[in-house]
Amino acid sequence: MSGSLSSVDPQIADLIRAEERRQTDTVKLIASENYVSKAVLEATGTVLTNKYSEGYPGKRYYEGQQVIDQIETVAVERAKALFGVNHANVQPYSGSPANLAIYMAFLQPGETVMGMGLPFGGHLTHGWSVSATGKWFNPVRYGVRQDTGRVDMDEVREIALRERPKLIFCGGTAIPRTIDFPAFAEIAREVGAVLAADIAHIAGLVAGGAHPSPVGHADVISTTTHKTLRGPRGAMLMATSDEHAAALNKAVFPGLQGGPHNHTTAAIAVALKEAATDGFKDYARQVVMNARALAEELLARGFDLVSGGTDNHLILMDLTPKGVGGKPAAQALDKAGLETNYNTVPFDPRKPFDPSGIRLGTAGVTSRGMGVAEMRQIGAWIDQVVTALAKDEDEAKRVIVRVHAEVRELTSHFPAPGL
Ligand code: DSN
Repeated sequence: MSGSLSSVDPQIADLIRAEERRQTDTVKLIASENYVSKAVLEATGTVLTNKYSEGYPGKRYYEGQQVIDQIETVAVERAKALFGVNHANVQPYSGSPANLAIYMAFLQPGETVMGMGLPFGGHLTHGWSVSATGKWFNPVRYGVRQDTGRVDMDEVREIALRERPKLIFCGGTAIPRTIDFPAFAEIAREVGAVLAADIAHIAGLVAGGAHPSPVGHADVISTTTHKTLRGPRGAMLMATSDEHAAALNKAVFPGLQGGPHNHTTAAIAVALKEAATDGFKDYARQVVMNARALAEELLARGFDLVSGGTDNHLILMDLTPKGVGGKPAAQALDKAGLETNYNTVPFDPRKPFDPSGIRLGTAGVTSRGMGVAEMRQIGAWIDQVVTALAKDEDEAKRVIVRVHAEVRELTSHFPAPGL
């Protein structure tokens, strides 16, 4: 019981080291990923994992909470201060359980939820058919306009007035444009719905002042903590006012979850402290500047970007005009050291497991200190790999080998935080 990981389980230790090397040598362009700091990583791997603490600070179902209560209280207070909310719950295990808690707090099974359809950039838990939220509730959906690739708020209002949802979600996983929280709030008020803003992707941008905040507009805010916010894998629920605090808390525990993951809570607290610094504001701004630079480079190289560009950290590309599917493109880019994910695009005629697009994000590369010049280089590499792939297999193999070597050279100059 006292040996180090490498002596107790060299197999897993080696695999972790291999993943460290892979992350070091790769250009991380997955829009939902990031690198946590050494401090966040350190907090995650602590004895806090040994402790059960069902309940909330001051009201637990296990003894021995002298320290855990303090940690959770610090995390909650930091979340409240950073986002300017009255209530925060830092216990949800991740984004999906956080969103489920919103249903539990406000809806009965069978009642109507309105969210952005998954192929348009929404999330599974916003009422998509294969998710429990689409099976156990009555989902209605909005999307984006085919000509603009953007949400049409008139259409959202029309659907809301017709369907009278009790809960409306705004936000999602593949939205390259600013979310109009005031407009969503007005519609929610008009139909008497609770407005939930899922800011999982943009929480770090909101905290850093690089995206408008839903605070004061949405009744409830859910977010993961590990995307642009650069914390550990976890989630939070927040509310502008105290009105919904009790319902949200009850929904998380005992409604859906047991003991919170205290090592994660501590790491969230550390990440929130980091996100409150001026350095993080610079980071958030740079993430957006980098995404714009990458988008410009890709547009100049003839790529078709959904909505024609980006306002945030995320780019969604339709590869149809390039004659390549999203999946083979993502696989070829991965072999070249450029890590992305294949993604459906709005009105995609192809299947979700073999869609037309890829999704890119700049949170990870910005955490490594890369800037506009590196984005231009990355755009050029993406073009070279995709163009070669469209041409022929041997050409693609040659380009992948060359680009991979160049990627390793570039990444060696930009150490990844925490690694
Ligand atoms: N899987 C996350 C993403 O990649 O956006 C959403 O849950």
